Amino acid sequence: MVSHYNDRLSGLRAKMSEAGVDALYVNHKENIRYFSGRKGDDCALYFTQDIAYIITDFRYREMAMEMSDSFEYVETTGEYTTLDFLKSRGEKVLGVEKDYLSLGDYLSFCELPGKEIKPVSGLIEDLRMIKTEDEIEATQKAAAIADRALLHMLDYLKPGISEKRAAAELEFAMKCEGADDLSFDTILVSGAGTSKPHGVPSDKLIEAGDFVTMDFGALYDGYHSDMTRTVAIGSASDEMKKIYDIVYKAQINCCAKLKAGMTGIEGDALARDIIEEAGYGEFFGHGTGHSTGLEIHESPRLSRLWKGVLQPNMFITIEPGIYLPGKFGVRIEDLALIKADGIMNLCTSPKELIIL
Ligand SMILES: [Mn+2]
Repeated sequence: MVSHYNDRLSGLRAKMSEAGVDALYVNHKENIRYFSGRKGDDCALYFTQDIAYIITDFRYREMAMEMSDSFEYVETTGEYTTLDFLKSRGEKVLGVEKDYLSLGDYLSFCELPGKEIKPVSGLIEDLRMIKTEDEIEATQKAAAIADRALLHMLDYLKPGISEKRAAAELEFAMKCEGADDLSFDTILVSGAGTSKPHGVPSDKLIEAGDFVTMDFGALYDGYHSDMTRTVAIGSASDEMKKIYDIVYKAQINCCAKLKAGMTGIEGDALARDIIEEAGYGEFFGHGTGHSTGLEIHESPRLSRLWKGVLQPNMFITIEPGIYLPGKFGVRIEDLALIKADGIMNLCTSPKELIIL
């Protein structure tokens, strides 16, 4: 059984009542994983106030049977489909995941006689925002792997290496340090390429006088880390130093003052105000942070749009940046755990400007 399964289940059932659904059909992989501990391929979950089912096929029968303390098993075949199972159930209002159910499935669910199909959003995602000890521990391990890989890169980076080669080195280092996989496609860009917040590593060779931005993370036991460092190669111009310093001050101000009880808007402002006051607000076009967990981007967020309140044991990234098109960009990102009176920073890598 997944740790905290019963807490998660009772939390979900309360959310289902609030949302006015008698049953909830879950097909989003990470939401399935949250309750099953398994990857969630080719299966679905069906929750009511009394019972929980896992719906899958013969290939996963044994795996599903091992979860018999958490789920009743429903096996679909060529003759007995998910629709047949849903038809057999008495629940009238069936919640479906608005953000994840395919339009095709939605349309066929709507044909089920005597049922009201109700698209809902965020029921499980809301529960996932607050992390339990085991989730925190897995994320700490993922973040530590990324920190060690960064140290390796500080030795490795030099002029003449292509962005693709350097990205491969960073990914290899994370695997060697114990990552199950990458958190997401590594961003490793240099020179003018750093002005694109989500640039893709290219054949460009890293040159003296370049900034190199590395945005990367490790996956450990299902949990994602995320960090970014921008370093200079050989030297940095006065303008590069100036921009770096503004982003650095914005980042450390947010790290120093962020705590539970703030809204996402207030947290965002801790970094954004400094960048705006320096006159570069228009070059910081993304939110200051997001949470991580079973997915790389989760709520809560630090942004001008996220009105929710930060609570203890939520993760949040703190990643302000300034991007000057055609010139260069700087982003510094840590991953932190929200505490009642501050944050616990999971990233220990240095943040002051490093000139390699
Ligand atoms: Mn991030």
